[in-house]
Formats: sequence, structure tokens, C-alpha cells
Amino acid sequence: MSILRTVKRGAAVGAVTLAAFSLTPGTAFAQGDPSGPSTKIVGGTPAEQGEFPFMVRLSMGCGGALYAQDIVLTAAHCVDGSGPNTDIQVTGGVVDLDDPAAQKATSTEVLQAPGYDGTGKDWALIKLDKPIDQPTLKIAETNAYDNGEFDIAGWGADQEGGSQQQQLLKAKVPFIDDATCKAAGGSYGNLVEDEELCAGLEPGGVDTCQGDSGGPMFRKDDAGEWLQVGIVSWGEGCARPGKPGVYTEVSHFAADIKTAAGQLGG
Ligand code: 4AZ
Repeated sequence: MSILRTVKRGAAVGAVTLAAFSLTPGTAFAQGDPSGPSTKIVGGTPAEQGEFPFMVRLSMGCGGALYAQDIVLTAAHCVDGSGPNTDIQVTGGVVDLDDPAAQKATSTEVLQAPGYDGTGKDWALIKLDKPIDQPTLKIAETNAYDNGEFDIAGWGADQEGGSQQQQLLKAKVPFIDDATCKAAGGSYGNLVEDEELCAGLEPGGVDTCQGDSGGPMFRKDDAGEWLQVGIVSWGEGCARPGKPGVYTEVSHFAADIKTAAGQLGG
């Protein structure tokens, strides 16, 4: 019952907002329809240069967002623990990863969420050797924005098992409440409700996928500014019917993230 309600709300909202992004609900649902526009992220379209300037690509094959110009917020499962680290290359300021205008930086330190053990707490900070000169993305400090429709973007696979993308792709996915998400069965039964947030279309077709991990899920706040509400974390496959994307619930960790950012070396 609640699944149906979520779908109807998602489809109704989608019909309005997807139009602004040159998508139709038809392309969102018709996975693999050769007559439709190319479907990327899964079920997305190319982002415009400068549209999401806080997006970065990490060399281990994850996404991230600029929490500060020299601090990236990503997923704990994208990094290898905490401490000094000069192994991660960060690319920002472009939608095309091969654009010569790309701004590059290198990690100096990683802080993985304290207590991270593979379940929940899927966030980490990466300190950079130099700032990336782009706008940062504010994080949600309350759960007031954990609803409605969210934006997702990344250079990950455009279909389950597909290849990584050179061009940044974007899509929109609606909020799914915890009870509905848990009812998806399998791993979803272990959803950490306080720490995780689900989003997706009940029929599937639009989702984050392999390589989008660590990237932000975001929306506009009441002042019209971008606000990060989630971090791409996991899902059973990509864009499968009834199998939502699961995102770290950023507001739950906002205070911890702020404290951790203050502890990173200079
Ligand atoms: C991944 O492996 C991944 N459909 C990211 C997101 C989702 C699944 C897998 C959600 O990076």
C-alpha cells in the first residue's frame, strides 16, 4: 500500500520536474528502449558544465562533493581507513573528466567515519593538498529536507554492470520511506533507519550505480540553495524494480562531519 503511494507521488512530481531536464516519465521507466534518448547514470542525462560545481571524481572510482574547497565528503566504503594518505587523485570543476580545464588535487589525509564496520556510518572526509576553486555543497543539519525529490549525479555505470562514464550524468529520484524500503526484502531488511535514507522509483529505471558511490544526493533548500541530504552508499543492483538506492542520511551525521572536518590537518 505504501509502495503504491510512493510511486504515485514520485510519478506525479517526476512528470513536472523531469520535463525541465528533457526527460519524460516514459524514458525513466522504459529501460533500454532504443527509440528513447540515451539513458545514463541509470536513466539519466548529461549534466551541463557548471550545473553541479561541487561534484568531484575520485581516482579509486568513486564520487564525492566539496564540503570545503579542500575537503571532500564521500563514502566510508570508498576509502581504506583513516590517516595520512597521498594515494587519491581528485578531479573537479568539469563534467568531462578529460577536459583540460579540470582542476586536480591529491589527498593528504583521510578520515573514515569512526566506528564504520560496513553497516551504516558510510561517510568519510578527504583532505586535499590544495583547494579546488569551486562552490562547496552545504550539508543538511536536520531531517527537514529528507523528503520530496532528490538530485543524483555521477560518473558511474549507466547500467548495472556497465562501464564508467567520462561525462557527468544526472537524474532525479523520489524519497522512499524507511518502512517501504525495508519491505524491499533481502539486504534492505537490515536498513539502519537512523543512518540511511532510500530513494528511487518503484518500477526502477532510474538510479545510482557502480562508481557513483560516495557522490552526493542533494536538493534545493527553502532558500533555493543546493543542500546535500545523502551520500551514495548501496543497493541491490542498479535501477531494479522495487530495489531502491540507499544513501547515507547526512543530517544524522552532520555534527560528526563538522567535528571531523575540524580535526583534519592543515
Ligand atoms: C556501487 O557499487 C553502487 N543502485 C552504488 C549505488 C547503488 C548500487 C551500487 C544503488 O557503487
